[in-house]
Amino acid sequence: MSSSTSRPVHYTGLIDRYRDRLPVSDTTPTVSLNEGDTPLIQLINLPQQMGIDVDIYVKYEGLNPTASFKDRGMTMAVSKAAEQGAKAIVCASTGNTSAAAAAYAARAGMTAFVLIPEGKIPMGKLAQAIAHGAVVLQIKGNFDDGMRLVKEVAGEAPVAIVNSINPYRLQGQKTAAFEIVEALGRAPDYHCIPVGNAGNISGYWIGFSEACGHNTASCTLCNGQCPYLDKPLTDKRPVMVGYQADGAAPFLRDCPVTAPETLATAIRIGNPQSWDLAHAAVNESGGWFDEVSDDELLATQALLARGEGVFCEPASAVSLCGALRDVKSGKIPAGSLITCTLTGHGLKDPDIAVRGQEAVQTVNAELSAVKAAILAHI
Ligand code: AN7
Repeated sequence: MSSSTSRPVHYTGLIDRYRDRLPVSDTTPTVSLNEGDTPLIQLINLPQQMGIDVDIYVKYEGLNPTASFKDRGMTMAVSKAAEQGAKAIVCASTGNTSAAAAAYAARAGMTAFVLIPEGKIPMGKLAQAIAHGAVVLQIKGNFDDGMRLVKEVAGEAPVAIVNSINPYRLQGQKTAAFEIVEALGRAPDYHCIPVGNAGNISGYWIGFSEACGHNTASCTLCNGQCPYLDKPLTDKRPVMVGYQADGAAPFLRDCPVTAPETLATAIRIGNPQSWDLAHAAVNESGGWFDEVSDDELLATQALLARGEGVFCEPASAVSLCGALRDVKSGKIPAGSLITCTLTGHGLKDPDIAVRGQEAVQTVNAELSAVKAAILAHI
């Protein structure tokens, strides 16, 4: 093989991959679990079954090291915390941020303190935080209460906040947009994404903007330095569409929601911290926010798992759910190239996946019983 291949043989994570586009220096310690470089999978069965004429790809972020997109932001936030000498990190979380914080803290030899809403964290995510040795503080309140407490406690104790109000988080998360543009050789026409605390939609907008050489106000750290300013990857940005669960949809209500409720617990958030950045992404791109019901998002999760072999968690299905509805209504026109972020893996929340399913049959350990059971389905 030629020595001029652009990628190292051993992929070592997004900081190494995009070093010149991130606010790191040669002296920044890299705390990585080889996150990023996730598959962009074209849906082949669903569009055909539904008779819709669009190219839809899903960015399967569930294949990151802790099985969600949070790893992209966490490698940056923890590396910068290490550079600044932090010994401990803290976050509020609906589950995935706590899993990523716990893992990256373990990698860095730091202590992670995670504040989670009591009884509202799926088993997979709780297991991760415990397995990686985080100090888990279950609070008698929701994510928004936890977020407020994290901001308060960071002023009183030596802990670095690694929620997405930490700007390094969005810098890491923007790299998913770079990967999409590289994989497609162009920007998509529409990018559809679930919105909870609104960090990810803001990170993607920074990434798509930098990829085409735009210098956005939201890109505070790379202003004027990003190599894409001179050598854009593409000449356009996608329309950004943010979808929420209808019981936790502050962007649709145009104000915080005090008691958010949805089975998609990852996005059970009423007071998004990146409110202005997310509005800017949608407004500058000519996009919109919309909401889907729990029944709709669960149906889409099942449709994708059964129809394409891709298993995402309930909150992740919100993006595809909204996109398919907007394609059917014509709001997203025929012929469009659409990308949807699938933010987390379905195994994060196994209880939801098996809920109400009668897919498991018990049969006698005899050939006749097994044969009869098989033939009943053919
Ligand atoms: C699977 O873990 O906020 O709009 O504390 O886990 O950037 O908040 C999770 C968010 C979408 C929403 N999908 O992203 C947390 C947390 C999944 C998520 C979102 C989350 P943002």
